[in-house]
Amino acid sequence: PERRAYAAVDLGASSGRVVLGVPDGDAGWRFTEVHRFANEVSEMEGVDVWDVEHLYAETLVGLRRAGATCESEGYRLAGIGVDSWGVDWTLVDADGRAELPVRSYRGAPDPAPVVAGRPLSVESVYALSGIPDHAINTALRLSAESTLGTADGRTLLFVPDLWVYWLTGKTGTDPTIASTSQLLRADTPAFTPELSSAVGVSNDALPRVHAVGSVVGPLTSEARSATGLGAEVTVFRCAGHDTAAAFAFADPSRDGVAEVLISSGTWSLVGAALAAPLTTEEARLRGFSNEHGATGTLLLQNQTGLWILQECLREWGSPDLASLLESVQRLPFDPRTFTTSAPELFGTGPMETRVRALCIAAGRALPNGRVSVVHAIIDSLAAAYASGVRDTVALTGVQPARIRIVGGGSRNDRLCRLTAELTGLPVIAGPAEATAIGTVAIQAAADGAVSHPAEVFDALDDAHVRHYPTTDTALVKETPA
Ligand code: LFR
Repeated sequence: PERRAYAAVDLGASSGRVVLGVPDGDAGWRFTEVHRFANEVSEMEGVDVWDVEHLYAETLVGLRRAGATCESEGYRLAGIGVDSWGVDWTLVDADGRAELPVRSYRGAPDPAPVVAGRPLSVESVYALSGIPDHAINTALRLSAESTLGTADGRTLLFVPDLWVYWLTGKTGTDPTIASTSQLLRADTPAFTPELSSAVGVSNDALPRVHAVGSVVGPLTSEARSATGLGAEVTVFRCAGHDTAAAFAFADPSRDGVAEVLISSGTWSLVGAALAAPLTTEEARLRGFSNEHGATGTLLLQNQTGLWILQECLREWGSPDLASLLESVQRLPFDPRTFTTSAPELFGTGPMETRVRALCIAAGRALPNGRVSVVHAIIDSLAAAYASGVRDTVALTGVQPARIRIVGGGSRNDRLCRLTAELTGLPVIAGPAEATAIGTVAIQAAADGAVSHPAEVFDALDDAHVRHYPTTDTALVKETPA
């Protein structure tokens, strides 16, 4: 029988990769990262941008390798799916030209004037969209730029949609990435003129919303010649939002709120998968968004995540992270943590001095050297996770059985251990590559190779997933104030 394989193009804020997922007999699924490339915010004429043309060229290199790997191992590449970070967009004109470069949310302006001028109340926008006001939201930035009052034949595409467009020539979006914009309804996957007109955005410019797992079509002839792939490869619309891809296993209709979910990457997303949006005033005030998941609603608190550590590493000339982490591994938890989502940490620029200043304000003057900075960052991230878990429990009224941490931060042993100790809940950590695995799993389910994306996650072995019991309270002597 034909052995069908799927490729995930997974674009993160600090790196992108092409991952090939192949069914591997009784052993479940095997994942191979066939190509990885760096990504970062760069500055062009004073504007923070992503070099998407470079990222797309690297994507083509990766897809070529995915095809070659399939050929040499006797698989047929049946599908390609794309996921990326949220909120950023481009406009494609009537001739198919994308407005480039894509601006990064890191340069988002102060949204206060837009919010003040909006004819809908803050509460109504939240009730409709499920998304609290946050400077990075597409809606608020489009309004600040006032570039889309009339469509003029242009179509707005989010980053994963732009990839799908370049690969297939088809415009469109999916509920997960579209919901990061604050223009989509929370209760049903549709844009609404109520939300778009409130921020002066033409509803005509918004793309058509297709279901997660729907078929887009074959590669264009350009994409075929650039990758060496054939017309039999199907591009699927997956969960274009990386966070939704990472949580593709969570299906509230099957599991209820059994676990608190944490996606630990450049951002930390903490919350739960729900059957329906929860747009109470308390949820808004605690900073929770109701984004569309691969299925159901993802109720998530958006916290600044490993960005703080990534920017320190960049400033320090990329020293070996493993040995830095090793040197903080056994240090006790220090409850004098700083607020990781402090606005001072949001933008690009020197990070260590910003962290040190926040630590002084928290009564924790850091000694010289990098180790104390890394120690403070990880303790503070863990304290933020614990606070997000408490908020999730308070909002849902459910006492979950465990916490599931996915994403790159699930490899950070101290962070996972501290999260278990500070919350008193066992932590299941992994997979680190949940976004790419989710993007493969959604295709496999759409293609009939599995009955649910969760099957692919459930089959992952101990190399992907580690367990932190709560009995092991070695690091936390005192809890944060
Ligand atoms: C994570 C993520 C978050 C989103 C942030 C900005 O990669 O997608 O979910 O809030 O990036 O888009």
